[in-house]
Amino acid sequence: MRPAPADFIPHDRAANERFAPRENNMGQSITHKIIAAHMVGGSMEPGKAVDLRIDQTLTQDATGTMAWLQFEAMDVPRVKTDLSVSYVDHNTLQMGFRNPDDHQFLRTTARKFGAVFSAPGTGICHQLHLENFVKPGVTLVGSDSHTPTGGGMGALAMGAGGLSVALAMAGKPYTIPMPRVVRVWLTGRLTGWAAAKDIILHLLGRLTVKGGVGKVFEYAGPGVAALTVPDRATITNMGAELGATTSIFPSDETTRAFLRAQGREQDWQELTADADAVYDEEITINLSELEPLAAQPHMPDLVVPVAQLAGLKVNQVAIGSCTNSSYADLRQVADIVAGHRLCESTDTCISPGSKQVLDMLAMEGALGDILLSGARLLECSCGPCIGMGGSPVSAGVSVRTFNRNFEGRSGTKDARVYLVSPLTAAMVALRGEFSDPATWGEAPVQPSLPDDVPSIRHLFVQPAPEGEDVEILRGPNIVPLEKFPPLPDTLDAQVVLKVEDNITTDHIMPAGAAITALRSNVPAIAEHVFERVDAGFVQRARAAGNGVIVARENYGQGSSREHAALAPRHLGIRAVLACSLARIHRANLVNFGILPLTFDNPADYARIPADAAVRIDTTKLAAGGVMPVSIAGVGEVLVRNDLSAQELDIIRAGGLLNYVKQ
Ligand code: MIC
Ligand code: SF4
Repeated sequence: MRPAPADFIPHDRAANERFAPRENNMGQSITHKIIAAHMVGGSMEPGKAVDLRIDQTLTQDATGTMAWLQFEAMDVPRVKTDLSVSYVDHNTLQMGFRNPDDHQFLRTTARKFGAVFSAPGTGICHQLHLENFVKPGVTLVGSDSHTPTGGGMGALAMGAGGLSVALAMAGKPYTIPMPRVVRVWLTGRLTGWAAAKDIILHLLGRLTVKGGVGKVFEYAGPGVAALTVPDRATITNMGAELGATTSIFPSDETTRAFLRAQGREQDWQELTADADAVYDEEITINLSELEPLAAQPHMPDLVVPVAQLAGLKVNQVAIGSCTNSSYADLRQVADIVAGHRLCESTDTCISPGSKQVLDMLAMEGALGDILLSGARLLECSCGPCIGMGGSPVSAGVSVRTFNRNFEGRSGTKDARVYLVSPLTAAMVALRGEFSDPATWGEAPVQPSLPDDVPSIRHLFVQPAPEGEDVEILRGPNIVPLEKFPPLPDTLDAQVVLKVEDNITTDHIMPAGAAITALRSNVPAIAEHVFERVDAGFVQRARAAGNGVIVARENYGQGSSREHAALAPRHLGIRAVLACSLARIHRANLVNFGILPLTFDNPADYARIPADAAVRIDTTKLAAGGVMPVSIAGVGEVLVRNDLSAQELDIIRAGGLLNYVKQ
């Protein structure tokens, strides 16, 4: 018999945060309300550092082993958040001892330190957190860049490096640059084959992958009500691809109905912006005008109408990921393919976002419809999204409902990945090629969530009672943390790599089954840094002793993986000199003692030779200041930093862990 949801004892939950009436005459956005209610230091002036009390955290296995090692090193006996959940969803392939060693370590650290544990196969962290834990008005920090999925529920949910999350679990505030708030005003309603995914693809096409840096996208307007919570979560999830700090929807009757169906209506509260709320920017989207869209290889912002791709043959279709693996997403796919045979030459796979989704599809017979159409069923996990199995054929075209299509991320270097909605993916799977949506006929009706959905909450493993002795089990894949030295007064270093715009963390620290299994072993994973960009990087970095990376705009966009800072630091990288940096990666550089510097004059980028010797007099570094650095053969170049005094101290100490220990 299925255990009743009541058997699940939630972790110490604080009562819902209630939002105090505003004290001045200025109306507040939802973002400002949540920040004001959680602010414990800093300033709410855009761009200034603001320190936030964090209610909930999530970690996933690929970033989590490091985060929990770091938490352990902080000597804090139990997590101090209202709720911390440790998910295993990325490295679920168990080819050899590495991933299972990590899972065992995570199970025992969760039990010891007071976190809920979600075992491999239960589901994808963001989908599970949406269904079971996140609630309107809370602050959530997760060691995964798609943590903003929780914004679909009206939470202020942000991605961060593992060390920042470990600190939040230790009860310390999480600091962000106070974002500018953009109101995205939705009018009209989706029609025909247009889906929630097309809203965020439309925005990406308009604003690009760096259009959201330093901003929160807050959705409002008459178009919001008709979007379900999973629709909203698709949009906030992929707001990460805009480079946004996060995205957020109001909490309304739709939110309440979702929570009621999940058996946790008590977690609901209404949360909307004041009618006279002031925003930094405004964008309007008329949903009635949207059509099915696709992001083309190899960036999520290279968006075109699906109709323009008609005739393009497709080798693989992958449906799932934290962006589009909800019950409604997959139920619609089932409705489209039911009774048909999918194209035989197209390999189609489906990964449900959670066991709840899988269970519902099975109970309704929709799973049978999917399987008997010829699709493959994968585990409830990230899977093909980071090349954890399910790679496409050589030079293949892969159509995915995912959020990232960076070159090589699928595990096949020359594959061409397109990002689409589940509706479009199902039609592509049927026909084996892109076609014009005008030929697709009547679109399926979006199913609503039943009033009462089956709970899987009994599957979450509860922590041991406080004070109980729990042994942490670590197999040989768990390598102890490295201690880095402080920043020297004079940093003599060499440029070891010069790269262009929009370098992703997948370029820096590739994912995939073989490499991601090394996340708990920094010396081993460091051998793969930049391997898909420049095979000589590791050798040059080692030879240089101290290294500098030079880049153009938006360096480090994409994932939150701190290994994209930690592994280069292991190889001796001490500074990144770029035209601009992505938010989470910049924070990760600071956490591991790497100087994030920007050109005062971006034109200087062109003047730096790719192997120049660099001298930085670090005694001249002042928080938020401009200073000259000497570049051999060029002379002095002015560089800027946007570091707070505390961040500068962290870098001087050799990183956040050293700083905290001090
Ligand atoms: C991703 O989608 O790139 C990942 C894999 O989920 C990463 C986290 C990681 O690298 O472990 C992310 O988005 O932060
Ligand atoms: Fe997992 Fe992909 Fe989502 Fe990252 S983007 S959390 S790899 S499903």
